[in-house]
Amino acid sequence: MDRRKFLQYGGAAASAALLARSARATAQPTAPTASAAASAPEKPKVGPYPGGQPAVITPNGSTLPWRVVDGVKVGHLIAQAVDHEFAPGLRAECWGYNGGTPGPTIEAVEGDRLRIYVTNHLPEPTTVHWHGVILPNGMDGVAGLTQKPIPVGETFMYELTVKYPGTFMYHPHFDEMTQIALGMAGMLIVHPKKPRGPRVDRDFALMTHEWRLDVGAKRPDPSAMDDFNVLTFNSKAYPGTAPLVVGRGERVRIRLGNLSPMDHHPIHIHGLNFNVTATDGGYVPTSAQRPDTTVLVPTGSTRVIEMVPEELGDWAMHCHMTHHIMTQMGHGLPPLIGADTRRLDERMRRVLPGYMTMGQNGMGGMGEMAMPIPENSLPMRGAKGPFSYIDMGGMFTVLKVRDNPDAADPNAYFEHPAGTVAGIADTAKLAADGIVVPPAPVRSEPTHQHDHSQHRNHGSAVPWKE
Ligand SMILES: [Cu+2]
Repeated sequence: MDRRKFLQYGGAAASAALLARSARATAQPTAPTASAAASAPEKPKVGPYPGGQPAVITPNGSTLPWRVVDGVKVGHLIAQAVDHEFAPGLRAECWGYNGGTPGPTIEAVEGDRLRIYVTNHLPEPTTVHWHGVILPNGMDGVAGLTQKPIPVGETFMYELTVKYPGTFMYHPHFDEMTQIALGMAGMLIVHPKKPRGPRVDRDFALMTHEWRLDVGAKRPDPSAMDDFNVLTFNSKAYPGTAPLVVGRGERVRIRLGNLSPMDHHPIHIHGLNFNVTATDGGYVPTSAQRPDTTVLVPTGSTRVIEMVPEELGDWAMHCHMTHHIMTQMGHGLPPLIGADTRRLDERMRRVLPGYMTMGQNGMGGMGEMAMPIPENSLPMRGAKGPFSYIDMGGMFTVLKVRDNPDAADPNAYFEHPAGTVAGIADTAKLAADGIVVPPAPVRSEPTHQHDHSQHRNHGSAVPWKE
């Protein structure tokens, strides 16, 4: 377990929010003393925000610390290049705030006066736009239109009152294409003075994003327009994404934001249904909420969903665009399903001993193979799971529903009660139920045997570096 996960989910969760804050932004004192009570294990949980609302958890991220000066919440964002790890084995130089991408989650209460200093340590000017916030025009952060861009090395001051509660975002409005593509984005959450609807037990913030990061490249390519190959929650690709650990019967809120350059993300959660309770425009009236299991989060918007999980387990949460649960190597391959590549393989072996084309029977399990892969790259997808390899990567995480979430090990998998896992059908039972299994189709080619030692390549013409 890495330090941040431990801080966020470990037994010492009581002070997690406080410590996670200081972990990233040591330059500033941490503020809301009440956040120590945010995740006290005993029920009823009472959070630091009005009505006992809990503090927002930003998996794999942090929260902006405040210093309160004469009743004004003062914060400091530093726009800068960051050495970012998407998942173990894949890093790049991205741009972000206060050492990370996404930037720290900004958390305030309806009616708060905020003063946010923005220091520009990027190699070009920038601004910060407070997406969705209703504020004086000159604080809106649009370079050229409402302010001068913040020059390199300068610090600008934004001051605004957050008049309305909601789930908002922040991002640059100067060279938007480049700066947002490189990771400059964050959430701005304003808690209501009087909570609407039932109080939630847990509150998470997840920003979806998409990147083009070519194998071997040092930085993502901000000019990419359609072929993104690293898809992320809070700038992490699975298995780099921290799981969301929640309690059975708890009310859980997840605030989804999307500042992807080009795509909308239909986010799907297994094993439960939820209501969309708010957008970046405000609350959805109860009468207009509808149950769903997938919510489309268009780029440039937020969607807040609330749910009460009733089944224990490890539930997949992912973008339902199947290319968004793949990573670098899942893209741009020739279609090979059903192809007879025996002659090709023979010829290839003359120059590349051991060569064997892969993918003729589908691509399942390929991420798992112990093939040599290029330095600083991710296998096409996934990670080792408790039953077999999990064929999903990218914008994928796990919602872990537990009876005692505060004491649960976030890295442990669910222990299924006996007889509740799908498995091979019993012959006697098949017969008793009158199921007749037709003979398997005759294949023109031997079934892919997953002989790892033979694989030098998997269908692409690019030989792997060894
Ligand atoms: Cu997606």
